[in-house]
Amino acid sequence: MMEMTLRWFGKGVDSVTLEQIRQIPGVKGVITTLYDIPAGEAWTKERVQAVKKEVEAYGLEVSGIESVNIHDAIKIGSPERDKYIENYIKTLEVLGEEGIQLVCYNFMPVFDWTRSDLAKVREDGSTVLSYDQEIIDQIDPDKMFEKLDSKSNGFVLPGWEPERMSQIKKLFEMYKDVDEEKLFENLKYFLEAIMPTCEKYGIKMAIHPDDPAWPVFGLPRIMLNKENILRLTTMVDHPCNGVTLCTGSLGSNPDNNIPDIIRSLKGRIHFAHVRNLRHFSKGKFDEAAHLSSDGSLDMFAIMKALYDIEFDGPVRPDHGRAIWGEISMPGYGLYDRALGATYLNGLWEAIEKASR
Ligand code: DNO
Repeated sequence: MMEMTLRWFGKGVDSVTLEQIRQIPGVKGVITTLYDIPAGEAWTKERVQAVKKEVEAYGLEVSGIESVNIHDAIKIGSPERDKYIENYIKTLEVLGEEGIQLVCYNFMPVFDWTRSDLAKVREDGSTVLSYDQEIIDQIDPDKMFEKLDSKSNGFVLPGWEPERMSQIKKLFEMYKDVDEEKLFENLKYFLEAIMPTCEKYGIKMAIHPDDPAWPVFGLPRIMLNKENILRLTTMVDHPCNGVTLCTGSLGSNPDNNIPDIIRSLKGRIHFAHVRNLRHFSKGKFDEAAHLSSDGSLDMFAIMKALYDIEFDGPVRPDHGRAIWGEISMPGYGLYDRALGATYLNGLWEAIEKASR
């Protein structure tokens, strides 16, 4: 049985409260993080216990962490990586001891998810995140952070921490010898180092696909398609080495057949981000409401594929539109994600009952 969850960035960071989340029908858990801890630092037991206690006080559980971010030294493969891997292992131990067994992370160089617009206005007055490669091609990567930050409603965007972004030039320089093969190699090194700890605590590592699913700003990206994801699962062939099946990220490239990718990953999808988007042409898309008919993805086929492979991990609705005047971190308001959760739960119930 899959478990419906909602991403929650933590008190004081998120505009959405645990009280609101617990009132969404069928949502039993949150996916959270310690937003203020920089990538590379080990998490402490006290902090993890505190957030667990806070969430549990609302009758919810911590269903997983998104994200424990990976320090650039690990992605680059520089000599300090072992120290940062050691810290990562310490974090996993703390999480494991607290019974948290799902960790989402990504392996994208420099930038996490990327958009050209965080609030594109649709005919009905709602706004969505959108991507247009032609616009991105005209932006100096140095300016990318300011561009997004100015439209973030005052929130720190996940993966776009100002401390890191102030060093963009240095970061690009550090990645200059890293190509796709090197990135795969460094990912393998990292995963092999952490697998014994994951196995000990039953922690499932769930890599997030690159968003959008192609290289941006000349930086290599590898978690793009079925072939590369299968390469990841076979190169470290351990059940704890799995993926976050993010339909919006993989779906940014219309060549990715998502139900087919899901079916090829039975047992290795540990977490699912389910959302829709609207394709216009290659390299140009808008995010959409979750409903199939609002975008280009067949949400029924996606949920059916998850059901058929007996997926039983957490699912979360993903980026929503900004509607009903809500001000939130772009993509992460309450209203449209709550509608998404309800819709996905409805699809699941129908699929389940029709399969009996
Ligand atoms: C954006 C998110 C990403 C994701 C990370 C996972 O909205 O999907 O920031 O959480 O890439 O590490």
